Parts: sequence; structure tokens; C-alpha cells
Amino acid sequence: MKKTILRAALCLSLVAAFSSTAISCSSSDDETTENVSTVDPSNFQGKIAAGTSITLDATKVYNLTGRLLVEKGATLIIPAGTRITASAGATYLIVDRGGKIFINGTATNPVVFEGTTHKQGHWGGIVILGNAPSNRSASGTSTSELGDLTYGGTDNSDNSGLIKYVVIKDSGFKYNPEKEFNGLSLFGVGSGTTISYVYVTDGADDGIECFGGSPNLDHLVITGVGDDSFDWTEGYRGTVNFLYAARKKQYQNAAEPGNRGIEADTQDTDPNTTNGNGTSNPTINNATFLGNAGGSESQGLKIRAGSQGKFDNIVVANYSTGLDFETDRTYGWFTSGSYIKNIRFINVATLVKAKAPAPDMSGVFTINANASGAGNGTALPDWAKGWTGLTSFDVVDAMN
Ligand SMILES: [Ca+2]
Ligand SMILES: [Ca+2]
Ligand SMILES: [Ca+2]
Repeated sequence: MKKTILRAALCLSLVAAFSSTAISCSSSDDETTENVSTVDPSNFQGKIAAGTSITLDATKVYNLTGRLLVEKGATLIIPAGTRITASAGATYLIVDRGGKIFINGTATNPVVFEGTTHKQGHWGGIVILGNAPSNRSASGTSTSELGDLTYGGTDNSDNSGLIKYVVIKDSGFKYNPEKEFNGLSLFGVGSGTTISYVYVTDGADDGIECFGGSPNLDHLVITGVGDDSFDWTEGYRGTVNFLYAARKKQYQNAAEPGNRGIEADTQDTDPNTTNGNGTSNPTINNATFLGNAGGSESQGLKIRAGSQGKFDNIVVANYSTGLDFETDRTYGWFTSGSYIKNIRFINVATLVKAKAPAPDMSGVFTINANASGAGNGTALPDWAKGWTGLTSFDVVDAMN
């Protein structure tokens, strides 16, 4: 009762400037939908409504206590140095189609999202929805497994804002095996969005997952996530430039045996159709993937379900299998051209694998023993030092 009264009072105090918001003050909704025009740092959740722009205060620590939705037409600006601590459970930040986020971290002052307790899966993650196509439907739209909102459309160059120098720790809360947060989940995000210098660490499920869309991402560091470091599906077609991805053996367990650097799909609901919206075909340049031989999915790059891709300057180290292909359409793409160039395998038992009957896949890549990957071979590249809190990382750390 007390909570209800407080919520009603809070709502009334906040909606004065927004005449159309009374309906959203229902407390019956599981997802809190109170509009926020000012933010309570100790209870950071609710809805930033259309027409509203909120800028956080970097001198304060924000405790994310539920869902924070940035609505279509609303803007959330997070200045350099802001720290957001997330309470346990389905606490997450979600930006709706047409909403904008600006995470303005810097190399010396990143924005940090972390759990109130440091453990994998403690809180949700960051979810961005855009207007770029998903191949789950002819219209390019679908419903997000996270947040249950419509995403996608027809605008490949859609712009959801800017994410720069952000650290995401302890993410990956799981509702059930089909609904799991990744550190950063991009649903139909368009190429007009800027995503640079993102560090996901110690999270459950995947580090970053792209569900369709065409966002370009650069300078990504992903260490110690439960499933795949980088995952794509639904016709993802962006470019990833400079990616340093490493496992941490300490996190491998029966519940999360995942151990893939990349897991590439074309669509989960029906991999045999792309509904006219194309198969996944991103470009990955300058990437390092450090695994360890443990776990049931020790594959550097798992490319399947018709996914295509173009790779250049790639280091794959300490995986049982380097390149693991599945399905005829994926075989067809990689045997039809030179799409994996300058790859370097270090301590990889089986360089390439494909399910029978498959064509000979041994010629689909070109080796370069001097490939630099993310910039420094297996070692942490210079661009990843400092803002991540890391000063070094190498194969030994992935084995721990
Ligand atoms: Ca995932
Ligand atoms: Ca995955
Ligand atoms: Ca996947």
C-alpha cells in the first residue's frame, strides 16, 4: 500500500509537464512505466517520454532498479565518468525505435555500468532498438526477446545515437533460456548509430549480439562472458573493426559451456528464409579471439545457418577448432570467393571443420603468420588499455 501511494505521488509530481502521461502511471504493469522528467539517482527506472531529454550528472552514482525506457522521440545523455550500478534481476536500459542515447565517455573517463554485486548475470544490460531491417519478416520488423517491443523496419541508415567509451560489467540476467540479456543487444540498429570503444566483461550470455540491422562497431573488448563473445543473426550487415575477445576459463560451467569467439546465424525462427531482407553478411576486420580448449563449444568462429561474412586480419588462439562451418548455404558462400583473409591460428588443434556432406573447406582462408588481429596479436592492443581498467591481457589470462 505504501509503495502504491508513493508511486502515485511520484507520478503526479513528475507528470505536470506532460498532460498525456496519466495512463502510463498505472502500477499494475510489471514493467514500471512512470514518466521521468527528472531522475532519482537512487531509483533509476521508468520511462523518458517523447519530447523529453534527460542529461545525467556525472558526479552522482545512479542505481538502476528496474527497466529504464527511452521512448521514441526522447533522448538520454550520459556524460563522461557517470557510473550506473544495477540492482539484481531484470534491470536494464532500453532505447525504443526513434529514441536516442548518447553515452559520451572518454578514454580517461569512461561511462561504467556494473552490478551492485560483481557476478555474471546480476543485471540485464543495454538494449537498443532501431528501424533497420530484421529478416524475421518481410516488413523488416519483429518483437524483441528483451523488452517485448517492436523493432526493425526499412531504414538501414537509422540513427539511435552514440555510444562511446562504455564499460558494461556483470550483465546477462536470464528470464529463461530463450530470454537472456547480453551486455549490449542491438535489435535492428542502423548504420547512422556510432558505437565505439565498448568493453563488456564478466557477463552471462553473449558480450554483444546484433539482431539484424547494420550498425558499425569499432574498438570492442569482450572478456569473460558466458556464451559467445560476439553473436549475430537476422541478417546483420554491419562492419566490426578492431575487436579483442577473450574467454575466461573460470566461467565455463555446465550451465554456460559457451566458448565461441563468434557465433553467426542468419535467423533463429526459420533459417531457410530471409523474407527478402537478406542473410547475415557483416565485415569483420582486425580481430583477436582467445579461447581455451575447455567447454563443448571451443570454436573460434562458428558460422552457420546460411550466414555469410567477410573477415580480414584475424588471430584465433587456443580454440579446439578455429573455423567451424555448418549448412550448405554457408558452405556455398565461403567456397565461392576469398572471404577469410590473413588469418593466423595459434595453438588451434583443428583449423577448419564442416559437417558432412560438405565441400572441402580447407581452401576457404588464407594464412598470414604475422596477422596482428586487434593490433597486438594475442596480447591486449594499446587502444584497449586504460579506459577498460586493463593494462595487459594475453592467452594466459584466458586460460584462468
Ligand atoms: Ca544472446
Ligand atoms: Ca549466443
Ligand atoms: Ca546465436
